Parts: sequence; C-alpha cells; structure tokens
Amino acid sequence: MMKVKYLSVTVLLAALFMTATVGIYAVEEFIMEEDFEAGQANWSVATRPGAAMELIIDDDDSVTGKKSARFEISAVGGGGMHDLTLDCNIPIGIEAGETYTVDFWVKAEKDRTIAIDLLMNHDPWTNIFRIENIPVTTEWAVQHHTFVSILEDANAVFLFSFSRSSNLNPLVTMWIDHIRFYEGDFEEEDLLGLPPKAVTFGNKLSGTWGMIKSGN
Ligand SMILES: [Ca+2]
Repeated sequence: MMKVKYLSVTVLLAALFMTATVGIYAVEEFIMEEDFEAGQANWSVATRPGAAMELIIDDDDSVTGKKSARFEISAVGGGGMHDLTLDCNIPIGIEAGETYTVDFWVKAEKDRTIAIDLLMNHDPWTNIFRIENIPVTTEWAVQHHTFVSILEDANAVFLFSFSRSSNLNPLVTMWIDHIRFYEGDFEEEDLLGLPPKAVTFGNKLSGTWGMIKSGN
C-alpha cells in the first residue's frame, strides 16, 4: 500500500511539473488556428465590384509546415474595408472581459500594409476591433494584436482587408501563414530559429469597441 501511495505522489508531482513547464509557453485555448497545410477550406476571398484577388496555396514558401497562402491582387476596387477581404469561415466566439490575441505571419514581394477586422457576422455587425497600417515586409515576420473584449458574441468574423484605402501598395503580392486566434496574451514562438520580429500594431483604432491594449 505504501509503495503504491508513494508512486502516485511521484506521478502527481511529475504531472504538476510538466503542466507548469508547458504552461509558460503553451496557449491555453485556441479559437482558431490555420497553417494552410490542408488547403484553404477555412477561408474565403470576398470581393465587391471592381476588386479581384486570387488565393493560391504556395508549396514553396512557408513558416510552418510546407505551405502558406499567397495572395495575388489584380484590383482593389473602391478602397473600402470590405471591398477585398480574406474572411475566416470559422466563427470566432468571444466573451466580455476576456483577453484574446490574434497573431499571424506575413511577408510580401515588396513593402506594403494590410488591415484586419473583427466584427459580428450578423446584425448589427458591431465592430470589435479594426487595425490598419499593419506593416508587411519582404521578410517573414509575426504580427499580433491583443484585446479585451467588452462584448459577448458567438459568431464574429475575423478578416484581412487588402483593399483598405489606407494601405500602402495594396496590389503587392503577399503571403500569410500560421494564423492563430486564442485566449490570453501574445505567446511568442521561435519558428524560424531566430527571435520573431514582432512589430507592434499602430493604435489606429476606429469605432467604439476595441482594444484595451495592443500587443507589445
Ligand atoms: Ca504553413
């Protein structure tokens, strides 16, 4: 009996140690994670008249796995936030008062910017955050945004806007890989064998709803 008890305590301590060790780095709960290794099924290109873009799974360039998503933009249309977007088909569920982070890796053929948006995917289409002028350079770099939601919603849509008129060089081809949406603060990863070049988003927040704090 004593031996069994002793073993169980050892196992318990080992489990606690592993939990504590992993907990420093591991994301507790993912809401969405995309590496484009299985294609583009979770994403849709949405265009309004005058805008056109092709989403191609790129087998030769990636941050994770062997694939990324490449975007070849031929026309951006009227310059509205939603004239030319990449929409996540996985509903984003958020709770009021909770902290969330979205991060993703980007690069482009030459320097450009993009915008991101999170809004209710239903009436009254309330905007939760909108970040513009996110820099994309010719080197893979991670971008991240952390916010505390002040509303609860089970069906928000996260999207990238290529067409927003504030964007620099909106026609420049770019790549996206390893998109994550999760609870908590930004969890830095060493994916390229180098310290990630995290770039802080500008505090160009529009709308009433939005971020309490930006990524560091
Ligand atoms: Ca990938």
